[in-house]
Amino acid sequence: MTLGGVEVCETIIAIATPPTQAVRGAIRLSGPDAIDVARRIGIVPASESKAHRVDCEIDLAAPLGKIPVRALLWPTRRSYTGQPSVELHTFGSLPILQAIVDAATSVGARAARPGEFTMRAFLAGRLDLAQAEAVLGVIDAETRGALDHALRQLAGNLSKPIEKLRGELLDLLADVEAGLDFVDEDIQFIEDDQLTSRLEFIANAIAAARSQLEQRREDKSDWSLALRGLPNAGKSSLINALAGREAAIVTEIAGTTRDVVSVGLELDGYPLTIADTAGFELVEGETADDQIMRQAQSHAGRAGHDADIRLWCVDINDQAFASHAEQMRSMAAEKRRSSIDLWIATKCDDPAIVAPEPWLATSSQTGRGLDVLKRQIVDSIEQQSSGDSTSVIGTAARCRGSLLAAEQAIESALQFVRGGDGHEYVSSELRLAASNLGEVTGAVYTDDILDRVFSRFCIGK
Ligand SMILES: Nc1nc2c(ncn2[C@@H]2O[C@H](COP(=O)(O)OP(=O)(O)OP(=O)(O)O)[C@@H](O)[C@H]2O)c(=O)[nH]1
Ligand SMILES: [Mg+2]
Repeated sequence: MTLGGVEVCETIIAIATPPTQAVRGAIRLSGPDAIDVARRIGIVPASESKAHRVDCEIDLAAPLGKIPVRALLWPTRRSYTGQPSVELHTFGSLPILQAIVDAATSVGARAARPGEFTMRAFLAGRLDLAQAEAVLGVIDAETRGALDHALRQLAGNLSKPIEKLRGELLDLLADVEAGLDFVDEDIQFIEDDQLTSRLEFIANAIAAARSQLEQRREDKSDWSLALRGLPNAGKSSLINALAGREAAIVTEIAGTTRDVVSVGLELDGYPLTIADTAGFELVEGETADDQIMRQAQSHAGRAGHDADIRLWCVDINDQAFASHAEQMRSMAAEKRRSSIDLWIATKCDDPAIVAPEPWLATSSQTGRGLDVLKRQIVDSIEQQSSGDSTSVIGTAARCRGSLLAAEQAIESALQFVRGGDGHEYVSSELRLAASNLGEVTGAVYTDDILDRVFSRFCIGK
């Protein structure tokens, strides 16, 4: 059985769920004999022509015995890997999953290598190379930024424009090569100035794509922070202290801040926006003031939700510090996204006051702890920006290299055209450029690239 011209005749199997304590576990099988292997371990398919589901029991050696299993069967090529495939779902117990894998390998399946399923999906044309790397990105994305990026890439954000440029380049190549066949008759399919302008257009587009990749890290320049906490926690005082000016109104009246007040700031070269928000309050009444406060709560909630970093503030002098601190921690956990949370004990004017871990003792009045806070903010930013999963960084590096090579090839094609050299030289440069662009999406792939991409996967993906 071949996939994308590559012989893929073995049936592979692996546990597809992470090796952690989970309620459900899954096993994946793919290959020409996937259905047969399933049958040999006791799963009786209901149909040989359609994808379907079977609930059954697998009899494993003692002491495990009969285990209920739900099998999803794709008996034809219409599966993720483009081959007959089976997914087995059962308890998330490693010994059970491993016993099923062992049973299958004893009747003809082979343990999959890392990334082998995704590699087959790629060979089957289900994914292009940038998307395959994005799968890897999704698997190990730890931060929101990395996940967004991996998902965008999966949706073809990178691949589509490059594929389009490659198509234009191939059209151009066809015109140039058609001319080569008629070179004796002096027929030209494309005029030199037209060739030049189309090449320049493509070169510019590639350069733009490359600089877009290069700027990815700087792109994330607008770091957003939000101050959250109970009324009177000292949030507005803190934003003023950080900004070095009276940006927000401060009073001893609880509930002073209503509108979100944003202040732009630069820390260690990172431009950021800090939002001061209304303190948490449960608003139940219907007076005009309640209605304003209810809106203030929803604005505050949104600012907190959208922020990359949230600064949770609790007044250390409050009798109820411990319970307020706990309340903030559980609110943060409840509204948990991949943003970073920092914990700030406010009004620690007295240097003798110690804040319990992980709370940072600060005072807007004396300036205590503000430098440490700024350091924590910068560290968080750096942690998030390097949070691009290695796969995403890997894709970016691989693609930049290919784009640069394509740009250089087009540049030398342009020089051949300008120098009045034969179109043979032009065409060979264009071929090179098209193949470089093809590397980005995997339309052209070499074993070396495949190895580099797929060796970074984990087994079962
Ligand atoms: N001693 C001392 N008082 C502070 C400090 N920070 C704030 N305060 C006082 O605490 C009170 C409330 O401060 P704000 O900054 O308005 O508090 P807030 O969290 O913005 O309050 P809301 O806007 O009502 O949610 C004011 O009287 C401040 O002067 C501090 O570091 N030390
Ligand atoms: Mg305030």
